[in-house]
Amino acid sequence: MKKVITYGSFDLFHEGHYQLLKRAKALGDHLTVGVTTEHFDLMRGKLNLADPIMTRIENVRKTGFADEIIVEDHVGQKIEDIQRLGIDIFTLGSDWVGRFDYLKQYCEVVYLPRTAGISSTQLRESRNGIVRMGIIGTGRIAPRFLKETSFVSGIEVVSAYNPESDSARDFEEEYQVHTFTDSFDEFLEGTDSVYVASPNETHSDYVRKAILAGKHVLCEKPMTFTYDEAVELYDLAEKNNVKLMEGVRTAYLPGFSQLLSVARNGTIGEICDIEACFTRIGTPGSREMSDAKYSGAFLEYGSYTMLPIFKLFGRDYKDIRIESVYGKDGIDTFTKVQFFYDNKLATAKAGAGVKSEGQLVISGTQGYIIAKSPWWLTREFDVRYEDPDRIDHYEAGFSGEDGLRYEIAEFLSKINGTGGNDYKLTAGESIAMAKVVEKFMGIRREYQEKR
Ligand code: C2G
Repeated sequence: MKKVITYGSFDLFHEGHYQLLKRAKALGDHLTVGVTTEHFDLMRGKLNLADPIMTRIENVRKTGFADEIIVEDHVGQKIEDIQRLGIDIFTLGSDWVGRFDYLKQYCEVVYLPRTAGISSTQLRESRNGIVRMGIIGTGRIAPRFLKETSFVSGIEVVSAYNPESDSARDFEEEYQVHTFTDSFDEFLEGTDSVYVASPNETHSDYVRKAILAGKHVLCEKPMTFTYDEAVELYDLAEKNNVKLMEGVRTAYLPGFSQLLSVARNGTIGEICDIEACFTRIGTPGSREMSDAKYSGAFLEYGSYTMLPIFKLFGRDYKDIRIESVYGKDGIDTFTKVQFFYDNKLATAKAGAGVKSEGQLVISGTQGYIIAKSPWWLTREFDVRYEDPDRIDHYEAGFSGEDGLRYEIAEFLSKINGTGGNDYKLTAGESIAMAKVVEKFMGIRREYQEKR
C-alpha cells in the first residue's frame, strides 16, 4: 500500500485545495492530511486565518479524499509523521517547490501543480475587502509600520498625515505614500482606519477625531496621559462602533502569549513577584532624551514593563510607588514603579539614559521564568527551578524584526470580526496603564516645578 501525506491550513476551503487533495490521493492508496493549528500558523507567519481549525478539518473531511486527518502543531512534525506513519510520498502544491527537498531522505517528495487564480488570501480579501489605513505622523516608526503592513494581507496603507510639510514631503518622496499636510478631514475621508504614530502629546486628539469620523484606530503608546481620557476614548469607540487598540506591541506576540500561558499554568507554582525592565539609551537630542514634558524613560517604555504585571496580577494593586532618577530639564532618565498587591510584588523599570539588564523575571513558589532582553520581542524564555540543572527552554515563532505585524494582524482581525475575544490587551488594562502614567506625570511635574 502506497501511503501519501500532505499538509495545509485549508482556510476558506476552495477549488485549489480540492484539486490538490484529489491529486494527492491519486498518487497512492491512502492519504493522510495534516491540518495546521492556529498557533502553528501564527508561528510560521500566517497571521490572519479566517476559519477555526474545526471548520478547516471538516472541509477537508467533506472532500472524501482523506483517509486520515491529523493536526500539525509544531516545527519538525513532518519528519516525525513520515516516520511514524510509514509514509511513501510527501506532497504539496508547486508554490512550495524546493522547500521540502530535505524530506527526500525519508520518502519521495512530489510537488503537484497548483491551481492558478485562486487562493485563501484572495478570498479573505474579497470577503472582507481591503482595510484602507492612514498613518498619522511620519517619524521613526512610520516606515517600519509601512513595511510590516505588507506582511498582513487585507490591509493597505493608502495615505499619511503630518502637519509639518517638510517631513511630510520627505516621507511621500521616499515611500511613495500620498501624504496630507493641511486637511486632516480630507486625509481621514479616504481611510477606514488610522495608525496614530505622532508625538505623544498629540495622540489623544487624533484618536478622538478619528473615532468621531467613524475610523478604527490603532494608537501608539501611551495613548493618553490620563485615566479619564482613556475611559472616555474607549467609551467613544464603543459608541461609534469602531475598534480602538493601543499599540503595546508585546501584547500581540505569539511568544508573549506563550510566556503568559506558562506562567499561568502552574509550572512555577504560585507567582509572587514580577520584575520587568526595559532600557534603551537614546541618542542625545532625541525625544526620549530631551522632551521633559511629554517623553522620557517611563512614557516611552513604561507600557512594556507594566504589561506582564497587569496581565498576570490584574489591575487591583493595593499601593503603588513611583520613583525616578532625573536628568537635565527634569526628564526622567530612569523610572522605577513598584506595585504592591495582596501578598504579591511587582516592579516595572524603564531607562532612557540609564542602561540595565532588560529582562523579565517572574518568580513563583516552584521556580521562575526568565526572559532575557529583548523580552518585549518575545522569541524565547526559560523556566528554571531550585535544581540548577533543570531548565525548560521555550522558543516561539517570530517573523520580522520588530513584531509589528502581529499587532497589525490583531487590529485587522478585530476590524473584520475574526479575532475572537479581546484578551491580548483589554481596554481595562490599557486604562490601568493610563492611570499609572497620570500619576507618574504628576510626580515628575512636581519635581520639575520645585527645582
Ligand atoms: N494549493 C493549490 N492551489 C491553490 C492554493 C493552494 O494547489 N490555488 C495547495 C497548496 O500548495 C498546499 C495546499 O493547497 O499544498 C494547502 O494550501 P494552504 O492551505 O495555503 O496551506 P500551506 O500554507 O501551503 O501549508 O505545514 C503546512 C504546509 O507547509 C503548507
